[in-house]
Amino acid sequence: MLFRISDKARAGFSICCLVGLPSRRPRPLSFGPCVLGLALLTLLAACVPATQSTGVLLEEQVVDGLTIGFEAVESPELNAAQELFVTLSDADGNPVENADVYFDLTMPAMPMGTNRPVAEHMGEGRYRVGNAVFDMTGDWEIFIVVEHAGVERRAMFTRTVNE
Ligand SMILES: [Cu+2]
Repeated sequence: MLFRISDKARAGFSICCLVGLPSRRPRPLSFGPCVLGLALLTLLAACVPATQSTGVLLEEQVVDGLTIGFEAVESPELNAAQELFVTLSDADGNPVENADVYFDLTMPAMPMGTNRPVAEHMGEGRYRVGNAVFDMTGDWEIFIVVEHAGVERRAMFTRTVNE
């Protein structure tokens, strides 16, 4: 499953663009259209950052009956602490609490040093790392390792770090 949370923002932007295109020019000295224009400008200004911000991708994999959700920005920033989220639920859709969860961040193109940030349980089957660091541009493999009830499961997701 793949959701693009940023799609909403993009849709918002297109709607703003449509609204921002007046069907006819407002009369220059009329107060009403002027206020309307200001409102539209404000709307446009509010919408512009949506196209610049990096979208958050939410993906899911089912491994051995355990649904592993991964949530992180589409293009992690180079050499900056990044937030990565994991959501765990069982076959009945119930949150899986108190699992041991860590990430194993590697690059397929070359051997990298060990980079295994450990996630903290936030409650309700949600786990978080706040300080993952991607120290090179390019394609990364993000393994999520989950240990729960004596069983280890892994899921792999990918992200690309741009310059
Ligand atoms: Cu590398």
